[in-house]
Amino acid sequence: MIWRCRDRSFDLTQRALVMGIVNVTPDSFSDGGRYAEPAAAIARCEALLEEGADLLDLGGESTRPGSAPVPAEEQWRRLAPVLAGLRARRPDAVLSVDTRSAEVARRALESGAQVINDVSALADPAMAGVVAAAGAGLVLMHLRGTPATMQDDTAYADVVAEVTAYLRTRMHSAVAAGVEVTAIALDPGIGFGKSTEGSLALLAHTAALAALGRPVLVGASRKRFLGAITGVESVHDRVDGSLAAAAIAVFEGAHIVRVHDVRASARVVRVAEAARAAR
Ligand code: HH2
Repeated sequence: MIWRCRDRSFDLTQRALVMGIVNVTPDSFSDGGRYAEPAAAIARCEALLEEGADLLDLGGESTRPGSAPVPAEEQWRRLAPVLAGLRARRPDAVLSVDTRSAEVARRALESGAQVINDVSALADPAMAGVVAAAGAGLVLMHLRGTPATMQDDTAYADVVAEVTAYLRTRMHSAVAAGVEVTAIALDPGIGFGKSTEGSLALLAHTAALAALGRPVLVGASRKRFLGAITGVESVHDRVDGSLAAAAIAVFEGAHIVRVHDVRASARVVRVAEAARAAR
């Protein structure tokens, strides 16, 4: 299973990737405000690379439940100095940018990002063209509605079948717009318009999404369903639940985990992929 992201190409057959999260925002649900200043964000990125992150996901817009969209100009004002600083300090780092805006994606790719992580799966009609022109990697995630409304209705007849069918369609749209199929990764969108049961079903059935033949990215880190299961209110105390979710995802066939706690996740992922190989 090859994932092509501009000048980088990952063989994900044996080894899963750890994507470290850095939110350059004042209001993200877990790290909001901590890395809003460029110097703090760059230091965090370098720390996550030292901890073993294979790539970093930089976001200038929170997409937590109930959040409002952040204009492209403001996203870019947040991201630009971090991308430029990181490129200068860590030219080898693989950088993903978490945005629903084709304009932000275009500027990020000009600044050397290799991946666009689009939680809206091409809601911006210009997104696929921008990604295709750069030959960048593209993460397509399932989200019902928008972050503002997504938790209003979390009922599905069959969440795994619906999410899989949706992502198959979005993948075909991306390819029709010129994105190489080998550049695409798929993400069930844990917590995005999902109940606790829905998030659990998607985690447990990661293999159903992997059957579409593209790398699967799972982002469960510190999310609310983990708190609901364990009774842990504090987002920062959800590390062990997050590690369990990462292990399950990889054992069930995920190729990339998106996490806040990189060092521990990297170890857990090594064990889960070894167990998967032994199955
Ligand atoms: N989750 C979040 C943001 N972006 N992208 C993908 N592909 N998959 C995810 O599960 C995912 C994502 C939410 O987490 P976080 O970035 O920590 O918070 P916020 O959206 O509040 O910035």
